Amino acid sequence: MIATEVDLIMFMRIDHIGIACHDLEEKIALFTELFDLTVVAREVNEEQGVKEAMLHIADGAGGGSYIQLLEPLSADSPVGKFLAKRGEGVHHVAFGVPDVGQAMEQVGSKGVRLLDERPRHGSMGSSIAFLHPKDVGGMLTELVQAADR
Ligand code: CMX
Ligand code: CO
Repeated sequence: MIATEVDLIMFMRIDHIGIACHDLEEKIALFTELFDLTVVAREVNEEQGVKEAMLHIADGAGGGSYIQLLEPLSADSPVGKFLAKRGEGVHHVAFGVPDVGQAMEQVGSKGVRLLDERPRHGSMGSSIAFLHPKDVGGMLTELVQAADR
């Protein structure tokens, strides 16, 4: 990304709220019916251990905002373990950042544990990284740099 003054901004918007569920198709039907949302992407992300769908809400600074529905690929994946422990519900909050590497550096320098050493592949071509929930008031936090559009 070209260095501009926008690089100094940490969070630009809420990119998505991740919701853990047992049955993706069932929850897609529920959310589209309840809120009249549209599924804009479906993916299997083996690295994250999830099958997911992105439901578009609005467009904002540097990308859109979404609800991300997540079904685990296995019981020992992050979402599988979460479901076993806490049941269905909000799993993480993802914030849109201009540059995920820079955001990791900035927040890492404040002592927050980064769960990823380097950015990973996220939904719709994005680059993502997670912060440990215990260092962010109990909220699993995802940093998202949207794909160039
Ligand atoms: N939100 C808040 N707290 C959470 C949490 C979550 N989603 N998941 C786990 N925790 C808490 C647990 O409750 C537990 O707390 P206690 O010790 O007080 O019971 C603690 O964190 C450790 O949890 P754990 O069940 O032992 O699980 P792990 O430490 O093995 O893993 C975490 C937890 C956050 C490190 C792991 O889930 C992780 O690396 N997550 C990032 C990747 C991810 O979630 N990918 C799926 C989404 C992909 C996407 O969005 O694209
Ligand atoms: Co997410």
